[in-house]
Amino acid sequence: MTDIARLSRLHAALMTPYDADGEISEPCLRNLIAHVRRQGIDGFYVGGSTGEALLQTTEERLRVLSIVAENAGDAARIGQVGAISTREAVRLAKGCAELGYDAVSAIPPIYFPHGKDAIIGYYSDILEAAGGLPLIIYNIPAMSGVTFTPDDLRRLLDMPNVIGIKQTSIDMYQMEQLRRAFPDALLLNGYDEMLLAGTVAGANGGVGSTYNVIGSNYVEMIAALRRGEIEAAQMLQAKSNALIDVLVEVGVFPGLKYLLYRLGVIQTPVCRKPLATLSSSTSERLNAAVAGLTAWA
Ligand code: MN9
Repeated sequence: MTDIARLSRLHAALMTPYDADGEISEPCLRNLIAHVRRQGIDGFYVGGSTGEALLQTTEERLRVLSIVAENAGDAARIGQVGAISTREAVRLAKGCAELGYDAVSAIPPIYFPHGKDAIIGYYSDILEAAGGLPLIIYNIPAMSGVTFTPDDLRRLLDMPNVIGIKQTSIDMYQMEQLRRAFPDALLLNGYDEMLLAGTVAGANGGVGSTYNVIGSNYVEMIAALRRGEIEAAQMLQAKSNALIDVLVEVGVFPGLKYLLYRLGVIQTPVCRKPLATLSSSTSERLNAAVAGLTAWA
């Protein structure tokens, strides 16, 4: 199977559970991996925004990558290695190669307003360190502050081993334009609330934070779409979005952690500061959602 065929699926943007002291909890991470797989999700996107990777040290990020490598069975694994410094991104890319990841992915270098040539240089250093693994560009202008023009994306996709883009934007015109410009590329839809629209516009897979909790809903939705049952697919998207509306209100990552905690998958709802940690007193609407979720399962 080509890399693109293997990676054209739904990948959970895996969360990182912590213990009460705020250290990475390996037992909870293993539980979460099993929970995600039980829902029919067979791909993991490790160390992204949802994994709180940018709030972790490089050693911690390598540890999470390695726990997933050991516990994900035959699921696909993509390691997000982007960092503010090329040096750290390169260490992480080497780690993914050693751990047998299927691919690496990377946000552009953040904070400093680098020119496009410096950004291309950063990606080529990552490619070199990744020892032949394919690379998926992580396009998330709203959070990275870097906007790639169509020409920038073409330059990136022309680099050997750059196989696609994780496209985190609600602009569906752009998704369609990408598909038209790069008919053979891997295009992973990045906003769960738009997975149905993104797939129709040309994405051949998705990466999502809410797949950690309601993954089976998206599996069913894509299956309905493939069968041509558009109304059923729309209803499933609407069901997800009713929960996402609440999550956006309380904070997506703290909200998802809280749900996993209430479902008994992880031991604490702790997120790393400055992210908030939710408790039952801070989230009445989420408590109502928990009851609904147990009914979904
Ligand atoms: O990786 C996630 N992206 C971000 C995917 O959080 C930036 C999404 O799954 C969102 O969390 C989700 C809610 O907006 O679509």
